[in-house]
Amino acid sequence: MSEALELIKKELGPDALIIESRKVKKRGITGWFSPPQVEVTAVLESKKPTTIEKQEYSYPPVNNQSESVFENAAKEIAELKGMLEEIKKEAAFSSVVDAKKQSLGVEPLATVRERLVSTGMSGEAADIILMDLIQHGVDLKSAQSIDRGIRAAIARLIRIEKPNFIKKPTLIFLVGTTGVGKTTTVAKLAAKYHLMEDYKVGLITIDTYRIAAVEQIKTYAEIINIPVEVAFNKEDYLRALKRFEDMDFIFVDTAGRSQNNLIQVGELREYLDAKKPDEVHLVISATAKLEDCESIVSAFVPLGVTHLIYSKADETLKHGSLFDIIKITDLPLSFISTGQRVPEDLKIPTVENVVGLILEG
Ligand SMILES: Nc1nc2c(ncn2[C@@H]2O[C@H](COP(=O)(O)OP(=O)(O)OP(=O)(O)O)[C@@H](O)[C@H]2O)c(=O)[nH]1
Ligand SMILES: [Mg+2]
Repeated sequence: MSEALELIKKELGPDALIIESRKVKKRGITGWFSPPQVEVTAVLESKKPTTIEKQEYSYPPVNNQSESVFENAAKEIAELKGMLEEIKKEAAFSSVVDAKKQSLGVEPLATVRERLVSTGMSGEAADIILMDLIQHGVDLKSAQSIDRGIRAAIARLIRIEKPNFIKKPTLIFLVGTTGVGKTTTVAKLAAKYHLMEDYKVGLITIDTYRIAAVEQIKTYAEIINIPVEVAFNKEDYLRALKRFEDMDFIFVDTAGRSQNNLIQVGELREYLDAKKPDEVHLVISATAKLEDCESIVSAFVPLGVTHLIYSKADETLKHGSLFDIIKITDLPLSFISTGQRVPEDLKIPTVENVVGLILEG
């Protein structure tokens, strides 16, 4: 600096005014290795600016060895610069994503999908809901409208329908895999329609494989005070139907069938063909795994299933798979069984109930 001032004084005279002084580096890669320089800007009274550059140190002596050191260092610096560029790009990308999120004011749709899948429904089922949401022009800029949109979409995509009193007698079968709650649900339905709604109800069981099964339904019929018939074959079944001609509802309890044993499932068909029921309700347990639900549905639906009963809803916390079951079958849901108590633990759901159950459990 003192040398620079010396030069200014020499060139511009003692009245020169210093208006700026700063440390500068030589441009380019070579600048990284050069000693710092001082740039001083001074003016005369004529206000004509003059720039004087003064190099404080000369370059170190150049020889072969220092040249290769220089090249290596230059390479490393180039690499570092490349890395820096990458980091900058990444930072720029994530800030674009952040800005996008902020401008939308909501989580991206992928997060909404994750949220749906976390209820226990499949990714495909979540996509059906998201597609419906988009098709209905839901405002994706507001978390609240997405939330409302999801509820509305599910409500549009499911159906609720309780058994219809079609004619006298209305014949209703309950079918499903073993232990899902068919007999208990038959008893609940009988109690509901007979004790609470004063319909004339008769029960038929075609589950004669286990003595306990026959005793179980007879006990329920006794408590509810309604008649029950046990059918060991098609002829018994037709006779029982004749006896119950004057009933409003006839509920038929069937033996549990494994979805993997199509011969067993087929045995049911004999009865269904002998006298076609008005409705066939497939009982599916909330504890069934999603992949099993698919095989259950494909084994039973060809029997002419008209409704779904979702049982043992009290035994799990997640009910997203209920949406899958409804979508795979495209059938209405008639009842939800929420426990062992007859008849209290049978719910006739509303659409809102089911939407809440699927989303919140
Ligand atoms: N937690 C719970 N248990 C239930 C429910 N429904 C039935 N159960 C119980 O599940 C067990 C089996 O019920 P059942 O009605 O005999 O089932 P099922 O489908 O007739 O069985 P199978 O005739 O053997 O195929 C019994 O202990 C019932 O009390 C329910 O909604 N929740
Ligand atoms: Mg049973």
